[in-house]
Amino acid sequence: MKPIAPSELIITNRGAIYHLDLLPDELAPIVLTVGDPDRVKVVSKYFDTIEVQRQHREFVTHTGTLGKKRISVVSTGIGPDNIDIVLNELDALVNIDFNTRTIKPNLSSLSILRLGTSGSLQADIPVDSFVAGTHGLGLDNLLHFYRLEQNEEEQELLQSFLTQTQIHHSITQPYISAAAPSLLKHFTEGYHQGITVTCPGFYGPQGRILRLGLAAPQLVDRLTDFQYGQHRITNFEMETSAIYGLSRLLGHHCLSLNVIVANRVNKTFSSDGQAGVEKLIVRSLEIIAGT
Ligand code: R1P
Ligand code: URA
Repeated sequence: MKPIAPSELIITNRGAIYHLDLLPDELAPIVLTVGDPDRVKVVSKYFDTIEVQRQHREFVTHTGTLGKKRISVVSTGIGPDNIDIVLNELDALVNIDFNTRTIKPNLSSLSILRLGTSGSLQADIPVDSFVAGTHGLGLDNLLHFYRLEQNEEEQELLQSFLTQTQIHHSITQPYISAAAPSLLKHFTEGYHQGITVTCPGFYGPQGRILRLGLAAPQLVDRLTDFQYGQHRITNFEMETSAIYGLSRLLGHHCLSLNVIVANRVNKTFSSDGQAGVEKLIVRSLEIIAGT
């Protein structure tokens, strides 16, 4: 097998992957991702041990143990473009041999769980509640640069979404990818479940108007109203579809867990978002430790 060139797989003098600045043995098989670099220490303070602490740009990583499990928490920064970097580099750390620069013959699967903040698209999902994303529906374009294959259920959901919202005529070509059922099944009690939409921005792409007019002023209403069988859109944020799509292609198991900080239907915002984030972390770590 031809080695992957230094321009494509960038390894530092320390032997670390370029953006994350991690060595292969500094990453655990369970990876929690958070958007905010300051949230990494809020998660790792609940670990029993912390053996690795690294930072390069917005990518902060702590690796340690939680009970008998080895676990890493990595910040991604904001948006699907950052997820392209984080997911490809996490995968390289486990599935590419850095000495020979070749793909390992036996591939490993990571469990990747996002612990994020999000906006609710349903009146009955209030601020400070938790959502587990059954699917990531992308209004961003990251997965269009790869060959994402959607299964039959995903294709039907997407087709119904296009028919109901007509979004592909005005803004973007959406895509969809499901969460790992093996992870999703543990997050039922205390978590709403539904489709998480990912947007390539916080303002216009999430229908917020400050000074600029919107190309699709009906966006929020159409997302709120979408229904396909038991499925509805619960929330939106800025990373889930990219994590789900790339995890699917790379063979990792993923799940996005979000605390609601804004409710876009009744126009409320959490009075203590930090407390909500902390509660999401505590509850989710309890479940992860017990599985
Ligand atoms: C926007 O404020 C950011 O918050 C949400 C969005 O996805 C976006 O990254 O998630 P995090 O709190 O995990 O960053
Ligand atoms: N993060 C988002 O992307 N949107 C929200 O409304 C809240 C958090």
